[in-house]
Amino acid sequence: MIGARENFGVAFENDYVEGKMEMLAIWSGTVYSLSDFIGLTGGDGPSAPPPTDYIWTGESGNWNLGSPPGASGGPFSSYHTATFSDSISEPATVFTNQHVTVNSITFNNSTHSYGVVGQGSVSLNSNTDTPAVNPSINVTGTHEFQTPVGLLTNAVADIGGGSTLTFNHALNLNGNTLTKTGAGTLRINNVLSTGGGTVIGLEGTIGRSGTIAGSLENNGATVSPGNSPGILTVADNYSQGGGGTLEIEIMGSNPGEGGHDQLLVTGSASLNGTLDIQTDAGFTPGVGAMPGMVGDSYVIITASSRTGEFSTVNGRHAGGGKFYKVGYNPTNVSLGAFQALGGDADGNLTVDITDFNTLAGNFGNTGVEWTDADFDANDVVDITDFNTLAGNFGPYGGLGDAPGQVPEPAALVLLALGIAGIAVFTRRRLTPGNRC
Ligand SMILES: [Ca+2]
Ligand SMILES: [Ca+2]
Ligand SMILES: [Ca+2]
Repeated sequence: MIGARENFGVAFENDYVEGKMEMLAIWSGTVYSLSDFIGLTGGDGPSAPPPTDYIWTGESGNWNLGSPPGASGGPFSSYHTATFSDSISEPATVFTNQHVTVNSITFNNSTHSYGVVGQGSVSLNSNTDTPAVNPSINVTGTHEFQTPVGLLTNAVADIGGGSTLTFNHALNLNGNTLTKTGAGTLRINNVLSTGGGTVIGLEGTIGRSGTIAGSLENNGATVSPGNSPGILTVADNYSQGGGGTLEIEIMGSNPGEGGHDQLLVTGSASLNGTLDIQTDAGFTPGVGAMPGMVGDSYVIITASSRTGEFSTVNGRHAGGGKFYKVGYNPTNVSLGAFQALGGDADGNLTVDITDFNTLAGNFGNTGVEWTDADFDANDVVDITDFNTLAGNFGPYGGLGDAPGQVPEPAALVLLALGIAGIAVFTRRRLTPGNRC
């Protein structure tokens, strides 16, 4: 006789499950159910308390089947954990038409996807242990909720590298905090959720085109609006710390699908950290009529108020000397596209010693682009590029002095030295005796 609290093992046709009877339920909507084995809880031993760990063992099926007799469902209390792992041999849906509450959910199948669907909802709650165990969602693989998910207390979503968890229906924070950990991706596609609260991004990616029902604190994650370009809405405030990144794709003029990414913040936006601009390979931003003059402008953040600036901006160069200028305005952040003047390798609207140093460092190199000082796009940094730079030395573009103005004396001396150095360098390259 197996006692109710003894270790035990159960062999199925293809599976073997072991554990303690007080801790484990075999849970399946289709093939097996605990009721098939419930005789184990009778007999001589003490009757087992309700199982706490429910491990899904079927293919697609009903969340609420496979429960102990007399109970109302599968995992259904804040003492219960639900594990969806390796029982499925193809993508599977587990449906619930009832509202269920559990303490934690684990998806652990990197080959096949689980979708939790149905007319019900899934809530996460802490138990009443001391200390209470807060709920969590732990994800390996690609899985999604098509039911609303609600937090009844603070929770953690830990999504491993290469893994994705998608909320395709509402994510109701109900005033609580969802902390995103792990290198994987959290996708929020929901259209409506309520109650406020905060999503805290510590790692990985948070994105898609839904609405975060409360605030978003991006302390170490990458916030990536849209499915490709799209708009991610933050219903309350957005704050980005020094370790956070905002990833913005540009492939068209308008915010949203087919255009460019946008973070639409209803409350305030507090900025720091990194802005990562990604221009689509097939897209060329429209620039102004003169070098340095802004043409097309892309509003990438809107907010009721904006404070702070990004400390690092990557991807300002969109190819061919076309750059974005980041405009920090009271209620938005925009990218204004302009054509840089020849010689302005770093697109900071002045041709100066920094650009010269870039040119000198790349002189003679091939496989180069504008930001390497190849201003005529002939794939080599040579004397023609140097002459362009020298001719435009100084600020430009109506945003400073006119191009070609006389540079500062100190810069002139450095330029002259640089020219001499380049000349010597070039002669040496052409002298056979120096080839060693
Ligand atoms: Ca995007
Ligand atoms: Ca420059
Ligand atoms: Ca060149």
